[in-house]
Amino acid sequence: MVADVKIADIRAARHDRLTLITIATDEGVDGEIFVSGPGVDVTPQLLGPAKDLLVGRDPLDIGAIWHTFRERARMFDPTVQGYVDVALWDIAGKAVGRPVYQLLGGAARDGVTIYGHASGADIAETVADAARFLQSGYRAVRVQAKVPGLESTYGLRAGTGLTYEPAGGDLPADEVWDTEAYLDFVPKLVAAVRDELGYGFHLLHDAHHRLTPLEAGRLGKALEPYRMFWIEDATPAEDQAAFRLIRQHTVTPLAVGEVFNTIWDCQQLISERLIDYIRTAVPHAGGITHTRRIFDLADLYGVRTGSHGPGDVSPIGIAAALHLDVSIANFGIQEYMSHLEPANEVFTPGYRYADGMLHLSDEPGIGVRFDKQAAKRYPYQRRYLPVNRLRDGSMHNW
Ligand code: GCO
Ligand code: MG
Repeated sequence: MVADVKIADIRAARHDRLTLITIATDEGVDGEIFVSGPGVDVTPQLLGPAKDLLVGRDPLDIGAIWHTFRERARMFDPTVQGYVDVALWDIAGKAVGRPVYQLLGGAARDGVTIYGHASGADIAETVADAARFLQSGYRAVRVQAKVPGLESTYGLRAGTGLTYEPAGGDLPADEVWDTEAYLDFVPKLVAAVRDELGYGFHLLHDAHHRLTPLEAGRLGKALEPYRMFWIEDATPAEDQAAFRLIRQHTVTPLAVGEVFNTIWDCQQLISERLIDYIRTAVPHAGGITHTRRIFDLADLYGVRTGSHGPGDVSPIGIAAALHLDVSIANFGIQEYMSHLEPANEVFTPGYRYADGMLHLSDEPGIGVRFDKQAAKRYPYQRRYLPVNRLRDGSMHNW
């Protein structure tokens, strides 16, 4: 079965707001991954040079292919490398009839503990929403709420399900941001959640890159009595040295990394122990091959993992993260925003929720089935994330 397989083609097809990439082999075993990201179209980049680099190669040569792409990184969207890598692991698992985590060393835990996204228009609504997650067995919940005086705030869910979707219009919408109002409000929100729901679960919050290091220090200090699991993206992630300042002011744990593409983006954060959780996402950070290197580096410094898992990472990308989560030593937690309908009509995810955890099936490869016929009912739709402006119209990180 494994002998002499060659990559025959690489194809891209757009569905809803995602692009499906298929790496086809001459033995009929295909690898699949979805390119996520509102408004992102990698088709031209992929079908040109990527095809040249892949066709005719042994798909199980995953490490060498990763390096071939790395050497030519300037030609590609950096995430293309990650998508190709996940599709190759999918092929590798299918070729030997094993789920990918078994090729990564096997299961190191029973399942993958996830955190859900609670939100609300005010404190009472958010507390009730968090309670709903706890009632359905979640052991970890992120809380975001509308900041009083602002029309909208990052992280608010519309509708009644357990999923929310931050991308909206077909062009980025303007949102108004006010740091002082936010800093005044969040400690009250967190205090109310602990007062009402207690300390028997992990509590998380995402500041979404909006604070300065000193503001982040202030927030971290204010939240210390409530024993947060983490504050995420306290300051813009690219400035690694800024985290030294935050660390000087608070012992609230810090998480960062959902916007990183490589191990070098997190090198200083990890090696100086400036963070507690690294949030790189498998499809965005060089695939399983490269993300595993990041997580191994983190392990050396006592940093645990907390992979990004929003609705704009497809079920294939989430499953790829789960294979890694279940097999590594320093797993911390996995984000799980779940997916908006009609995702369940199009994907059979190959993982199931039980008891606050996701459990992988033993399907070969990544284990997600994708129904191409069903997907045809959902043509591509452009959707962009918003941008932030301060009250005087200045642009600010969203
Ligand atoms: C998270 C993220 C997301 C992103 C989204 C952007 O913590 O899950 O911050 O909500 O904003 O993935 O596309
Ligand atoms: Mg985030």
